[in-house]
Amino acid sequence: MRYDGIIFDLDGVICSTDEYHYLAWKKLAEKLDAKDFTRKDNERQRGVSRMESLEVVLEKVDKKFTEEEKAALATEKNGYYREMLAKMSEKDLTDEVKDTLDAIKAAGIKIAIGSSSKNAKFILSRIGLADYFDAISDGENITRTKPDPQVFTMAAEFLGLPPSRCLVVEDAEAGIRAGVAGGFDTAAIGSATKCSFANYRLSTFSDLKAIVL
Ligand code: B16
Ligand code: MG
Repeated sequence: MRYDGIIFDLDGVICSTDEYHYLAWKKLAEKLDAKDFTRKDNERQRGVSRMESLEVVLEKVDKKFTEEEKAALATEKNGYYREMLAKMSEKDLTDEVKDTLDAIKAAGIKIAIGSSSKNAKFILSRIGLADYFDAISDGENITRTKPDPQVFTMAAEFLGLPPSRCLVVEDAEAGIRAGVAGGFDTAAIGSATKCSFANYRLSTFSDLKAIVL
């Protein structure tokens, strides 16, 4: 087998919660009268922490905020985001993603989540994958977010595998950078496909089968 383990980012890879992040930040930006918060701005929020994502919005607001106020704004955005997550169900997991994951698992390859999100386990439970992965490394067990490799090195440790035997699948440039920094091979999907330094580019999730099976 080319890889013994695959580590999947969550938002924008397993499910389309990246869109909900965008909509929740947009709602906060509008409340703060931010100047023209766009999808291009949102690209810089992919994979990085909640507080770093907030700074992308605050760059567009003509006001200074204390650390306490910033924490309250991040909590407010998370509230909008959680409202959207609460409406998710197994229907938000596509057949293509589920069938591909099933085929990888059936081949005896270990699978893990490597997500910066503190909402990862909630999302997995909404889409019916609460107990599906062999390991979950997420915003709850890390001290540094992507592009730092910590979330992936911990996922590999949880799987009992060295990074050299694992492939990281990511939709964010910060995530591809994190994978490379950790000594992993990387597969880019969605907006990360513009990264020239990813080992593979996926046009669609099921392309993974030709790479790893
Ligand atoms: P939360 P991923 C990342 O998830 C998102 O891409 C990023 O936009 C977000 O700021 C980060 O999680 C933290 O998420 O606010 O839910 O804790 O792509 O690494 O799965
Ligand atoms: Mg992502």
